[in-house]
Amino acid sequence: MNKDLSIIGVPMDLGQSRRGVDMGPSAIRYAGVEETLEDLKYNLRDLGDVPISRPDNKREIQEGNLRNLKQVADGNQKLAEMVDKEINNNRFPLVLGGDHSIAIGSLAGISRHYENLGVIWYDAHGDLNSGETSPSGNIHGMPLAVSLGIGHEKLTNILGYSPKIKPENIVIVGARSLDPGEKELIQESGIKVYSMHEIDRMGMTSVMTETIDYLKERTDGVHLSLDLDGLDPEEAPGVGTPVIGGLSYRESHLAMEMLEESNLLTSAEFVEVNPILDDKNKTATMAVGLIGSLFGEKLK
Ligand code: 6HN
Ligand code: MN
Ligand code: MN
Ligand code: MN
Repeated sequence: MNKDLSIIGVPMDLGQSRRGVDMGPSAIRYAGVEETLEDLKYNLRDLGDVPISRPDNKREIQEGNLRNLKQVADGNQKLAEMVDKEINNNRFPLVLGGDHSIAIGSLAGISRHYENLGVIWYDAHGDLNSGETSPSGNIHGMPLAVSLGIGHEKLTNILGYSPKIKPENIVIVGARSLDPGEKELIQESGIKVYSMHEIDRMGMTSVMTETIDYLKERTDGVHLSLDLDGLDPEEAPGVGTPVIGGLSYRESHLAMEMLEESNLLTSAEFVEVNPILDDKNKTATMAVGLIGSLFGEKLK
């Protein structure tokens, strides 16, 4: 793993309807992310937070069933530029959210540096909706579709190119809540999905072995997009869209260790930590634990 690491916070809460997830980056910093990475001898730079504007009217759904479209697009544009710059400087971007709509900007900034970027989407959800299929109008349920070039042009065309990724380079891990339009898109596009069903049957070791082998063969860089709601809400309660029956901390910790051993990752983001909904910063602490495992913390 690249030892030069840049942390970018994105206090974005406009991609969904519950307040508090904008405090995610502070909660993760407070839980000790920098100390953890410095102990692991990373050359760390914390670039602070991307400035996010406030909505005109929090409740209003604007253009084409897309809540806060303009502010979400603007924030992601800024994030994309920052991420792009860090990769140009040969630094590994570690993005801290914020709601999952920020994956739009991360992927826009990252993917232009790769012919075949792979993506591991660790999440209870597919985030494959568009304005047409979304039940909520929340853009945090759309970033993966946007990165495939599906959705509003203000989102798909950030940094002036689209699509950012190819469906066959995506692996979703932990899915257990997919909307009808998302299921259709998965079926027709060839996105690989390990739902909770497969994880229960195969075990996390086989799921990650297959994921790593699959991406190693076909990609020239891999981004991890980890939504804390992929974990079970009993263990990670501080998320806006919890779904029961999720991944355990142990399974997730193992997944991170296997990724570290694979040496495949070139960027990562941890999103959807909402300290207002949390229990004593448990979810942010869990995020820091997973970041530690991902970057090589060993238990012995
Ligand atoms: N996330 N599928 C639901 C929607 O509103 O589109 C939930 C999305 C959740 C998004 O957790 O990042
Ligand atoms: Mn998500
Ligand atoms: Mn690309
Ligand atoms: Mn989710």
